[in-house]
Amino acid sequence: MTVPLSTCLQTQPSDMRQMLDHIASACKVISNAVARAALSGTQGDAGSGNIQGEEQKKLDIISNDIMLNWAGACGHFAAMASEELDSIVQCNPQGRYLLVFDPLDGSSNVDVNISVGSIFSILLAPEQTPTESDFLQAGRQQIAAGYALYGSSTMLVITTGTGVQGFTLDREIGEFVLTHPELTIPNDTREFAINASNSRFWEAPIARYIDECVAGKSGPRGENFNMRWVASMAAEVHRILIRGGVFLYPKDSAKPNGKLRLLYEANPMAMIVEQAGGASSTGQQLTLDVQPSQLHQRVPVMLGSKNEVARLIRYHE
Ligand code: P6P
Repeated sequence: MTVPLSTCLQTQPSDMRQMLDHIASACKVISNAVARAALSGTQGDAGSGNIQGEEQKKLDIISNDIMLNWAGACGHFAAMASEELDSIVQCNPQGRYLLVFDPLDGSSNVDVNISVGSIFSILLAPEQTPTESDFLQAGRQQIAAGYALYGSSTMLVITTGTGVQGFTLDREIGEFVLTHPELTIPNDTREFAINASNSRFWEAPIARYIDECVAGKSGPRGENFNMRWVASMAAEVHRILIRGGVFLYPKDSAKPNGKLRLLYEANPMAMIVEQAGGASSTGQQLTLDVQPSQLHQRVPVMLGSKNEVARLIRYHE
């Protein structure tokens, strides 16, 4: 039976239903913008940088504007924050929620036709006008999280705290349709994802873990492992949700806090992964327990199949 997103959202309170419906619409528009980039001359660099000091793609800015406008139209967000914006944006003073997002994660892939995604997190807003400090909530306080994946198909994966649901965009009817109900991560895996070009910077626990995986059957794990690296977190997390795996972007001697941003990459993905029966850690603590201190702070990430994350945590003890 074909179940559209709108039907699945009927069990949600009206404000949550409207927020997720508007975010889904934003993701449809971003999907079209990504698919048509080469045809509409919107590939390539924008000639500007973000607060992270990263070169912005034209589509980073286009996707950011789409999310701000389409999600903002639901009227429930008091303020928003984005990877592409230096500071927060005030929205509806009557809004009771905050939205924080990465509008086009992995955008360095967009010009070479490799999957990219949008990642979002919904938090409760304060009674008074939000300030940046109101966004600095631990990941456990998220009330919803999700990502869109613009790949061979466009998918939307969301959680509101009671499991993880996956929807595929049916372009013939313009609806996201439930195709992956109750996504669950296998507890064990023989597949890891890490940018191995950073191996000379790795700390001992990470080097030990990867060396043991690469040693294969004759090594201490007694199994052969496979490696993947897409350089697009949404694609890596999606693969792990479907078939298991572990994704690592650790801190190292070159990146003392890792690379990924806590509020709009690590936290939403950690909520999804935990809701799907997996785990997410910085190596020192569970991702969702980290108390943020800055809007764009970075955090080490190791997430996925819970028995592998548990092993990584043991190696960090
Ligand atoms: P590297 C994309 O820029 C991103 O934030 C994640 O989506 C991805 O997992 C990671 O960085 C890729 O980093 O160092 O391999 O380019």
